[in-house]
Amino acid sequence: MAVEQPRKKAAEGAPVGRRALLGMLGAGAAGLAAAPYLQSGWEGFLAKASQVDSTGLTGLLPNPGGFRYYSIVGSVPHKDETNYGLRIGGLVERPRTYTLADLRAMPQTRVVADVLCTDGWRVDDTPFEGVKLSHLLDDAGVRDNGQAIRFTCFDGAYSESLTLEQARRSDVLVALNMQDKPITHEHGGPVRLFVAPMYFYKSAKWLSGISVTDSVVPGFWEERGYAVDGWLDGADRHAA
Ligand SMILES: Nc1nc2c(c(=O)[nH]1)N[C@H]1C(S)=C(S)[C@@H](COP(=O)(O)O)O[C@H]1N2
Ligand SMILES: [Mo]
Repeated sequence: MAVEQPRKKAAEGAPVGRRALLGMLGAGAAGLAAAPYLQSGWEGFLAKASQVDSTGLTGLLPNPGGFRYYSIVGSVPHKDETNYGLRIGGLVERPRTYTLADLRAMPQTRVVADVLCTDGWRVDDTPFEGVKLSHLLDDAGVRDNGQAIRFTCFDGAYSESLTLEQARRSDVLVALNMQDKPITHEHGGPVRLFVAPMYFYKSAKWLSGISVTDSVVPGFWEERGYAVDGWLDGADRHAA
C-alpha cells in the first residue's frame, strides 16, 4: 500500500488513560482466585485475570503469544455455530443475518499483517483469514446514501466505525481464523473484524452487527478520545 494517509497518533488527546479506564470498568480483583483458569491454559488465564484486574498489572505478565487480552466488559457470552449470527442492516437493499456456516461457505481471503495496539505492544506477521467486508457489503447492496459502517458486538458494549471507502479495502476482513486457527473466544471468536492497516482497537472482537449509516458514528474508544481514523504509520502498514 503506497498510498500515504494522514499520520495520526491514535491515542492523542485521550481524556483518560486506558489502563485507568479499564480499571474503573473492572470488576475488582476478588474474582481472580476463583477463575477456573486451568481449563484454557496460560492465555486463557491471562484473559480471565485481566477481566478482573483493576490494577492493569496482568498487562505486565509475560504472554508468549505477544497478544494482550482486552475487553471493556467483565464477561462475554460464548457463541458458536449453534447460536452465532452476524446481522447486516441499515442503509442496504437486502438486510440479512449470516450464520457461521454461511460465512465459512463464502470466498476466504488471508491477510498477513503486523498487529499494533496503541498501548505499545505489537505482534508482527499475524495471519487472519475470513470474508472480505466488501464482499458482504456487495451482497447486501449499499444504498446511495450509505457513507459509513457501524460495527457492534455481542459483548453488548463495544462498537467501531469505518468510512465506506475504508471498509471496502481488500485488507479489511470479517475474520474467522487468526494464526491459521479458528478465532478463540478470548480473541473475539467466532468472528471478529480485522482492519489490517489500522491500530488493533479498530478490529472489533465478538462481531455481531454491521450497519450501514449515512455518516461515521464514533465507536467506543473514539468517544473517549481515540482517532476515528486509526491508520498505522506507513512503515507498519504492509499487508497485501
Ligand atoms: N469487543 C471488543 N473488541 C475489541 C476490544 C474490546 O475491548 N472489546 N479491544 C480492542 C483493542 S484496544 C485491542 S488492542 C484488540 C485486542 O485484541 P486481543 O484481545 O485479541 O489481543 O481488540 C480490540 N477490539
Ligand atoms: Mo488496543
